[in-house]
Amino acid sequence: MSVLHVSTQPFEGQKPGTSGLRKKVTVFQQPNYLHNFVQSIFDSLEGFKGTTLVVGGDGRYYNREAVQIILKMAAANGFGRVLVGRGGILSTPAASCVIRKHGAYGGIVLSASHNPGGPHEDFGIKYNIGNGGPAPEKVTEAMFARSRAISAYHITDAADVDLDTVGKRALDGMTVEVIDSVADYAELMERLFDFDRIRALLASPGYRIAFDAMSAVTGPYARAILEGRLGAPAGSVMRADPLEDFGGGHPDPNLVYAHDLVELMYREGGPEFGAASDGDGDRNMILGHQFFVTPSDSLAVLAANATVAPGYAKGLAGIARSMPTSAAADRVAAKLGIDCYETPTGWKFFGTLLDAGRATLCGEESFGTGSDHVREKDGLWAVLFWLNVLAARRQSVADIVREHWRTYGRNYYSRHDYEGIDSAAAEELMDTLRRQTGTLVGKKLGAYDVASADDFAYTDPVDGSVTTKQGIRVGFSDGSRIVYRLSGTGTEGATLRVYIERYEPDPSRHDDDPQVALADLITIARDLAEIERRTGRPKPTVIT
Ligand code: VG1
Ligand code: CO
Repeated sequence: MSVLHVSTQPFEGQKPGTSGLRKKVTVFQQPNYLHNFVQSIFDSLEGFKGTTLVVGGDGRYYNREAVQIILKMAAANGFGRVLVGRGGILSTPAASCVIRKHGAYGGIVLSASHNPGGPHEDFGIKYNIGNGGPAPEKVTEAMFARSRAISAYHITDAADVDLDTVGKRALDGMTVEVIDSVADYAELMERLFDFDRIRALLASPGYRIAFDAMSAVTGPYARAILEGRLGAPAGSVMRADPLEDFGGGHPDPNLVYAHDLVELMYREGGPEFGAASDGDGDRNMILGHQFFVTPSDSLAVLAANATVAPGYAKGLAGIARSMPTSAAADRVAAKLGIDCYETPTGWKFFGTLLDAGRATLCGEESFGTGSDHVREKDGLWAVLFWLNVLAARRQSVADIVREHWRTYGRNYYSRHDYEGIDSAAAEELMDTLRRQTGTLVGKKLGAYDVASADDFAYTDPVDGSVTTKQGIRVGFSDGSRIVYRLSGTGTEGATLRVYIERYEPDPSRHDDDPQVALADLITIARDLAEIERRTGRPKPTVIT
């Protein structure tokens, strides 16, 4: 065995987006493409010789090949040990958990999350730092800069490592330790939540739950915890076996892509509680019987009820939400007398607040919720948190949410996505809006008075780093809001996201369909940005 120093040339566009580098599998399969990016990661890090790296992914097509390449490059670059999930599998939150628990230097997570998988679909890679969370922007920028100047990478010519049996093996002076993908994570969940109480709830007569793993990474975790440790009947976890192409589906837990689950939950006599998670297990969708919980509301409800869970019995230090997420959580924070932070989109912006002990719960409107237990959003964690709340309150999901609205008011909320539009047209649309922000305040749009308009910029309150151009916000005098931003996770063209929110304090008006309750604002949002004229799209691709 020997280390090879292979000369290479930079590839264009190895720039990490909202959550790592995501490209088509065929792009990653080009000779040296993955190698270049992995070497760019290692070249941007310091002092890792002899330390531990964690490696795992969501099991999508190309996961196994990528793991082998990364192991051989980690050995050649001087890591002392790599912890890798069996079969190369670790959900994103489990990877975060393993990095923290074993004091690793960092980790490489292979996933394109909710994007489809397969030979012609998407693959992704991202680096997480020692706190278990996504690398902050200054680190990802250093990696991108390195990728543009790279001239060689280092790799051992050793044979492939057996990834399918738990245990230690040697790889050219480095130790590869294949670990059970679920064990560390399940043990952490058991410490945070009242498993006895949840077990009792699940054992009550006629109580049924359904969890849709969408043929993605959460299946083994959900089976081990929900069916194994908590006693839910076998079959409660649907689509539980991870597939390289997610069964041809779109592993995105929303009302559109988890339609079988939704159909089951809306059927007469359907389960009391339903949930789904995404490709890499960090997102969650929560459903009650014939009831959908908006992710923004889910964060607010969990925050308001957090102390029922043993891991949060002491209360919350603060709440953080991404800017486009509704202000429902802000109302809970105000009532609890704790701070609420508004950050740019992407979990990497929560890390400093969690590390500093300023926030305990975090959430994003994009079906992401999490806490200081790891440094990623965590789908199954949210499901267990909900089950703990249900077990403590013994009310239906719908009753809990409706009661929440009566107490705090309802933030009607919806996101409209225009996927795969022309990139130049999308940039132009955003630039035009950006120019308008200076002149919008004081204008009337429909029945709404514009009270504020800006391009969101964020100064991290912990480390002072500044991030600009994070979305155009138009605020109205009654607190309603429209936000526009372009996705940073897609791999084809551009995706425009439009986020619409309106606060309704009156409980007699809490039962409307959000699309109806927000209809005027939706029209304003379309007209203001001239979406149809600029993109050719009369309506959104996905509404959540
Ligand atoms: C989307 C979501 C964002 C989330 C990100 C990664 O980003 O909007 O809230 O953090 O995906 O989630 P964007 O830039 O496409 O809007 V995941 O589950 O894809 O890792
Ligand atoms: Co994800």
